[in-house]
Amino acid sequence: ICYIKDFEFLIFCYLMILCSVLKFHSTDYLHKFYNLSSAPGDHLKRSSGQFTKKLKEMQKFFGLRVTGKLDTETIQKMKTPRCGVPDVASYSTFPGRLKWATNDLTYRIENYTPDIPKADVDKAISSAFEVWTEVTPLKITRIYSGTADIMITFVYGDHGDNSPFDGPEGILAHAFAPSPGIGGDTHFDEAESFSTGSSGYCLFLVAAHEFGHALGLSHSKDPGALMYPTYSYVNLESFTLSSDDVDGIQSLYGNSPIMTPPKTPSACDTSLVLDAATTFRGETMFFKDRFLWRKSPGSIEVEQTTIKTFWPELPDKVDAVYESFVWDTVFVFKGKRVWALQGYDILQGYPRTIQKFGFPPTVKKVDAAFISYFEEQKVIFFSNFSYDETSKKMEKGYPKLIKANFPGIGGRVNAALESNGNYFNFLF
Ligand SMILES: [Ca+2]
Ligand SMILES: [Ca+2]
Ligand SMILES: [Ca+2]
Ligand SMILES: [Zn+2]
Ligand SMILES: [Zn+2]
Repeated sequence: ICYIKDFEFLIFCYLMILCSVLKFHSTDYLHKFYNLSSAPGDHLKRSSGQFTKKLKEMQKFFGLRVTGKLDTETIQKMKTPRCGVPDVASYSTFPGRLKWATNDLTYRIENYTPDIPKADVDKAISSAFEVWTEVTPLKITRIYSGTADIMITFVYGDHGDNSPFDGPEGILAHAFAPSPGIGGDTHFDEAESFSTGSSGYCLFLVAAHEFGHALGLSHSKDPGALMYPTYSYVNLESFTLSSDDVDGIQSLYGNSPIMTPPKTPSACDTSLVLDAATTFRGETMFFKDRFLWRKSPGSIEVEQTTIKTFWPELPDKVDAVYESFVWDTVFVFKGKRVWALQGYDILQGYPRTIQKFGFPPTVKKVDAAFISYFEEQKVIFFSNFSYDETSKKMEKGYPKLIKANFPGIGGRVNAALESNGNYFNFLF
C-alpha cells in the first residue's frame, strides 16, 4: 500500500466528499441487500442504530472487520460493482491533471538497498520505467550525477519530507506527482525487504507502481491494474500493464504506435470464455487469465480479484480446477502440472506432474474437471478421462468421448462445475 505525498490534503478532502456521497449509496445498498427499513436516499432521517446494525450484518457476511462504520474496506466492498465490474475502467489522475511538460525525462538512483545486488536494483528500476515508456512517447534516461527529474532513494523512517515511513509492512514506498523540485521523486521504505521475485516485496512491481505516480497517475479502482492501491505479486514473466493503466498514462502523454494490452475481463461479457470453475468451501469460483471471481451462496454479488491475491504461487491462465470434498483440497491444473491447495496453502509435494497424479503419459493437459455427485465422488476430467478419487487412478473404460457422457456437448470443454445439491452440470 502506498500513498502519494503532497496530495494528502487534497486526497483527504476528496475522500470526505466521496464519503458523504457514499453514505447515500450505502443506505441504498443496505436497503437493497440487507433490508434496511429506511427508504433509499433517506439518509438524513435514517436511524443510525438501524444503519449500524445492517452495516455490521453486511460486514459479517463478507468476512470484513465488524466495525459498524463505513471504513475503507466496507466502502470498497460496497463499491465492488455487481455482476463483475462494469465501470472497471477507472484510472485516475491527480487533481489538475499534473503531468510533465516534456516527454524527455531523467532519473537518478541516489543510493541502493542492501537487500538485493546493485545490478538487480538497476535492472528493476529500468524495467519499471520501460513498462510506461513502452506505451507512451516518453523517454526516460538515467543520469549518474546532478539532479534528475525523478530522484530515487531508499530510506528509513523520517527522511525529511514530512512523510516518515512506518517500518516493516504498511507503506512500501511513495512518489511525488510531477512538478519541479521534489515532484517525481520516489522513495522506498528500506525497512521492507525488497526482492527480485515473490519473497518480500518485488522491487520491480513496487517501482513500476510508484513511477506511475511519478508520471501523473493516481490510484485505479480496477483490481487488475498496476495502479490498484494494494500490492499483489504477479509472475514477472507474464507481467503486463492492464488496459486501464495504459488508458490512464496515454490520457496524459498520448500513445506510442505499438501494443494493445489485455483488458480486465468483465464478468458480464457474454463472449467471455472461462478458463476454469470450481467450488471452494461453499463458494463458487471462476477463473480467467489472471482473474478470479468469487460468489458466495446467498449473494448475488460477484467479487472480482486476481488468482495471485488468493494463491500467489499459482500460475495465471489455469486449465482446470476442482474441489475434493473428501480431502478438503482444491486441485489446479496447468499444462503438465497440478497444484493441491488447502485453504491458502499449497500441499507438500506439489506442484507435481499430472503423470504422478495418475494420468497416463498420453495426456498432455487437462481442459476441465469436476466432481460428479451422480457418480459417487468421481472426478470427471475433460481431457476426456475419468479418475477415481479414492483409489486415485484412472477408471476402467475411460477415456471416453465427451459425447458419450454428455450428449449434446460437442467439441472442447473449457471449464466445468457441478453445483452441489442441484445436480446441475455447468459446462463452459
Ligand atoms: Ca524531482
Ligand atoms: Ca513500511
Ligand atoms: Ca530493506
Ligand atoms: Zn500508490
Ligand atoms: Zn519520502
